[in-house]
Amino acid sequence: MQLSLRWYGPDDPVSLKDIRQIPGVVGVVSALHEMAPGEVWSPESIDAMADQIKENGLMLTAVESLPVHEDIKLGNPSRDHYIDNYIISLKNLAASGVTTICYNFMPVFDWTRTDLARPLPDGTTSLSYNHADLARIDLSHGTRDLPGWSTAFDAPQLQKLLRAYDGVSKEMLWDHLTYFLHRVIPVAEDLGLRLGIHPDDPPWPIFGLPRIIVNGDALRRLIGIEDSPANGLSLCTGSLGALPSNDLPALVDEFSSMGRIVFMHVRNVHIDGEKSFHETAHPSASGHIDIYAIIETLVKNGFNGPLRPDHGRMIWRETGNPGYGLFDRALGAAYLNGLWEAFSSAGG
Ligand code: DNO
Repeated sequence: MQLSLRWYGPDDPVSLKDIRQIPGVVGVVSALHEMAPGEVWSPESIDAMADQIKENGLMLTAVESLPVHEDIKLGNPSRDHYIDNYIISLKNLAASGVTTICYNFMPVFDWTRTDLARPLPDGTTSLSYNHADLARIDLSHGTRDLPGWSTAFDAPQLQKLLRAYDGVSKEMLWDHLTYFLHRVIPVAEDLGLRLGIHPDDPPWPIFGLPRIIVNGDALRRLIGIEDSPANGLSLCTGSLGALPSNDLPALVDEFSSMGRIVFMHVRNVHIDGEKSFHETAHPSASGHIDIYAIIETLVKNGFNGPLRPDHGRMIWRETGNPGYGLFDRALGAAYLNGLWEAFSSAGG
C-alpha cells in the first residue's frame, strides 16, 4: 500500500515538508481545490500540483476529489456537457501520471457534521454528528448555521438547489449515477485509471436529500453497473462505520479480494446512539471499528493502492482545518504503518 496523507494544496496549514517527516508516508492525495465542479482541469495546473508534490519528495498517490457537477447528479440535460468536461479532466490527469481518482455522488453536501469541535474527556476535540441536532438546523438562511458549510450557499442558491432535488428519489439518483458511469468508466479503463466512489458521509439521507452509497448492498450494486477494474471504491471505514450494521472487516475483505478497492480511508468512530457518532483516534480500542482486522485483511488480500489515515482529532493545542490537522493524523499514520508492518512480516 502507499501510505498517504490528504493535502489541501498550497493554502493548507499543514505543509508538504511536515507531511514528509511522518515515518512511512510516501505520498499525498490532493486536488485542484480552486476549480469549481464541472470545470476542466488543465494539463498545466495538474502538472504544477504534481511537480510541487514531487519536489517535496512525495508522490501524488490519488486525486481526491474530481467533483461531479450537480447537474450530473440531477440528471439535467446539461449533464452531457459536464460529463464531457469530466472526461477531458480524466484524460489530462492520466497524461500527468495520475492513476487513482476519488469522487462522490452525494447531492449538494459532501461530509456533514453537527459539531466540528466536540470536547472529549481527554481534553481533545473531534468532529461529531447528531441527527436530532441536524434536524434543528434552519436552512432558510442558506448554510450559515451548518458547521463546515457556513459560507457554501446563500439562501437563494440553496433553495434553488434543494428545489431541484424535490422529487429526485433514490432510484433516480441511481439512474443518474448509472448514466455517468456508463459514459466515464470505459474511458477511464482505456486510460488505465481507477475511479473510486466515496461512500456517503453520514450514510443516510440528510435534509430530505437522497443518499445511496451507504452499505454493502449499495457497493455491490455500484461495482455491478460497469464490471471493470476502473469502476472501484474509495472505501472509507469511518463513513460506512457510522452505521453499526455495516461490518467493515467483512466489507473490506469482500471488495479487496475482488480487487475493487482502489483507495482506502481508514479512521475510527464511536457510535453514541442511533444516527449519532463522534470521531476518535485511529486505534481499534478508541472506537467501534476493528481497524486491526481491517488492516490484517488488506495485507492478506495484497491491497497495494493508496491508503490514508482520515480525520484526526485536534490535540496538543493544534488549530487548523477541522479533521485535517497534522498531529493526530500523523499518529494515525504511524499506527496504520505499524499494523501494516506487523501483518506483512507475519507473512501477510
Ligand atoms: C472528508 C472526505 C470527503 C471526500 C469526498 C470524496 O473528509 O473523506 O470529503 O474527500 O467525499 O469525494
